[in-house]
Amino acid sequence: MPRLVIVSNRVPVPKPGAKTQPGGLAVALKDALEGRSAIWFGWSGQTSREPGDEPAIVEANGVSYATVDLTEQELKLYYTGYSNGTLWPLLHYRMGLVEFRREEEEGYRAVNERFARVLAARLRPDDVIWVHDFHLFPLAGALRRLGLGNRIGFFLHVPFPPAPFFAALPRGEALLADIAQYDLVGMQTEEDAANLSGALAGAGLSTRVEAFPIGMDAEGFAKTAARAARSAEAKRLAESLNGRALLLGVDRLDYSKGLPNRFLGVDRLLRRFPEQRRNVTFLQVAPVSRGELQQYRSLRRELDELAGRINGQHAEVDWAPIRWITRASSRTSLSGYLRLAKVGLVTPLRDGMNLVAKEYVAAQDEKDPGVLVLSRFAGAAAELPGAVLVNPHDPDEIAEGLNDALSMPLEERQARWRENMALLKQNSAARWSKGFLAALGEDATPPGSGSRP
Ligand code: ADQ
Repeated sequence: MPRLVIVSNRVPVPKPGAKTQPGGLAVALKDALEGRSAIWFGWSGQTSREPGDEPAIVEANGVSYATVDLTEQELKLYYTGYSNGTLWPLLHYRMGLVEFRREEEEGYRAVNERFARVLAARLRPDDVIWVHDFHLFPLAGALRRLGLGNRIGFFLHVPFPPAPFFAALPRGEALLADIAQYDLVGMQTEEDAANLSGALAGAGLSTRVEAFPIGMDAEGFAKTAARAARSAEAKRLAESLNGRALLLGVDRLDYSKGLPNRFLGVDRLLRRFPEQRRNVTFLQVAPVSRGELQQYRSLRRELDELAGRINGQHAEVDWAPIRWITRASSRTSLSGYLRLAKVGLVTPLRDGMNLVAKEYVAAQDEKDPGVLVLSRFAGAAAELPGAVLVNPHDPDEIAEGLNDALSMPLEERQARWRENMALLKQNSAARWSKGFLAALGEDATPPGSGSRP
C-alpha cells in the first residue's frame, strides 16, 4: 500500500500523556491511518519570527506528524484574512460578509506555495496525498508546478455555493484552476458537488467531483456518551433541571451556525406555546472562535444581549430559560450533555455536514431517545431522515419544530431514532475515508511505480 500523506491547516499532533479525546479530523481519519505508513503535514498552530522550512516531526501511533510555524504576517493574511474573512463567508453563501483584499489573497497563495515546497522535499513518487479544506485549495496546483505527478485528492468540509455566487469572488478563476489540479475532489453533498462542477465547467475546467458525506464512529461515541452521562458532572446537570426537558445546542461561536435565530426560536416557543414555559431549559455551549475577526466579536455581543433579554423577559425566581456558556468543554463532557438532552437543536444557516447533529443521535439512549431538530441547510439533513427539519431563517418554524419534538410520543421518537442510527452506523468514518481513498485510486497504483497513469 502506498504511503498516505494527509495535509490540513491544523494538525492534531498527539501530546505525550494527554488524556483528552481527539475530535474532528483525527477521529474521521483514524481508520484510514491505521496499519499503514503515513505523514500528516500542516501548520503547527504556532507563530514564530522566522520560521524555517524544516518541519518539526512527532512520531506517534505509526504516523509522522510534520508541522511548520507561520509568521504573524502569514497568519494574518492566509488564515485570518483570506481563509476566514473571504472564503468562509463566501462558501457559506454570506456575500454580505465577504471581505476581499488582494494582499490577503497573495499571502494565502504564498503560504500554500511554501507548504508545497516543504512537503515536496519529503515526498516519494508513489505517495498518495489527501488535502483537506478551503485553506489549501491551491496546494495541488503548487505541487504540480514543482513537477509532482502523485495522486492528489481534496476534500472540502464546508459547502460550495452555486456558480454565479462564486463568480463574485475576485480572482476566483485562479482558485478554480488550482482545484482542477486535484485528481479527485470530495464534497459533503450532491448539491455541493453539482455547484463546484458547474463553477468549473463555467471556467472551461473539469476534474472528478463527487459527494462523500463525512461519517462518524457512532458506536464509539454512543459508548463515550453513556459513560459520560453517569459522571458527577452530568448528574449535576440532570439534577439542576428539576424535571424539565433539556434543549441543547453545541457549536463553535460562528455566524454560520444560526445562533441568534435559535435563541429567538426558543423565545417564540415560550411565547406561542405557554404550556412549555415551565417544561424546558435551553443550554447553548458555544466557545468563542476566530475572535480576531470583527464579525465574530459582534456576533458574541449580539448573543450576550439576546440571552440576557430573553432571560429577563421569561425568567422566574427559580428558573431562567437560557443557559449560555462561551467557554470550551471537553468532548467527553459534551457527549454526556448530548445524551441528557430531550432535544438536540442544530440550526445552521448553512453547514457542510454538521457532525454535532450526528453525535446527538449517536449519544441517545435507545429506550428513551430525544429528538433532533435540524436545519434543512446542513449537509446532515440529507443523512438523517428521522430529524425534524426546519428552516433556520424562521424563528417561528424553529419554535414549531421544538414544540413538535417536545410533544412527540415515545414510539415515534424511537422509530425516528432507529432510522437515523442505522444510517449513521452504515455511513461510518471508516467508510468515508476508505471510500474516498478507493475512489482516488490508490489501490490501482502499482507499488513503487512512480508517476500517475
Ligand atoms: P465545524 O464547523 O467545526 O466543522 P461540526 O461538524 O459541527 O462543525 O463540528 C466538528 C467537530 O467539532 C464535532 O466533532 C463537534 O463535536 C466538535 N464541536 C463542535 N462544537 C464544539 C464545542 N462547542 N466544543 C467542543 N467540540 C465541539 C467543519 C464544517 C462542518 C463539517 C465538519 C467535518 O463546518 O460542516 O461537518 O467540518 O467535516
